[in-house]
Amino acid sequence: MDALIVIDVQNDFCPGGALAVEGGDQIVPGINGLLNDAPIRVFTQDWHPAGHSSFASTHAGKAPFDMVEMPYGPQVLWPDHCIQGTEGAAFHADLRTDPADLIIRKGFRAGIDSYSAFFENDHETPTGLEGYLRTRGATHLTFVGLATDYCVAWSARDAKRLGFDVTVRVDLCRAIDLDGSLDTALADMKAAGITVSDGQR
Ligand code: VGL
Ligand code: ZN
Repeated sequence: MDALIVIDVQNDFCPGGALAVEGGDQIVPGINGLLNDAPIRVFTQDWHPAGHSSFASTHAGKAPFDMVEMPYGPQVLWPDHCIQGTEGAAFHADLRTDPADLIIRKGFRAGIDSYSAFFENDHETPTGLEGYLRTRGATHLTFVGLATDYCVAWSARDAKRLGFDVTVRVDLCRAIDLDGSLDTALADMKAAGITVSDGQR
């Protein structure tokens, strides 16, 4: 591994949060342990303005987990979550964030969501992470965090498409699993040539 990329381990994705992922907090000790071995450590933070277009509350007559068509394609509508500066957007209190070399924020443009750490959901607007990793000489990226089937999978697939070697440690991820989205994400990652590892051997 050259770089460990810790995706969105924030309060709103942990039990008690606005978009809680079952067991989201259980991965924190394991991620803390991996930080020691990683030469490059990047954390991401989902970081939305209030009234973000991915929030169901922004769309009259819509409920969380409904779908809408956005100019850049289909979009799931979520409960309000990870609003900039709120406690929900903060990292889980037990996550060791001091070792982070870089914290990259995404989803800060009101009109477009950004699951991936590399590109917003139009698959075109870059976050800048690719340039950071290339200039630091990273070739092999390991992904952990939340959620397996959204921000982790989209980040891993973009990384692979960009030519990085990619491992996803699924034992250190947890999923939202909307309508089979976890199985679909795992199959898509494997088909793309991503190493999906449970951390054994
Ligand atoms: C995420 C849904 C909305 C994630 C972020 O981190 O997987 N999912 N925003
Ligand atoms: Zn979000």
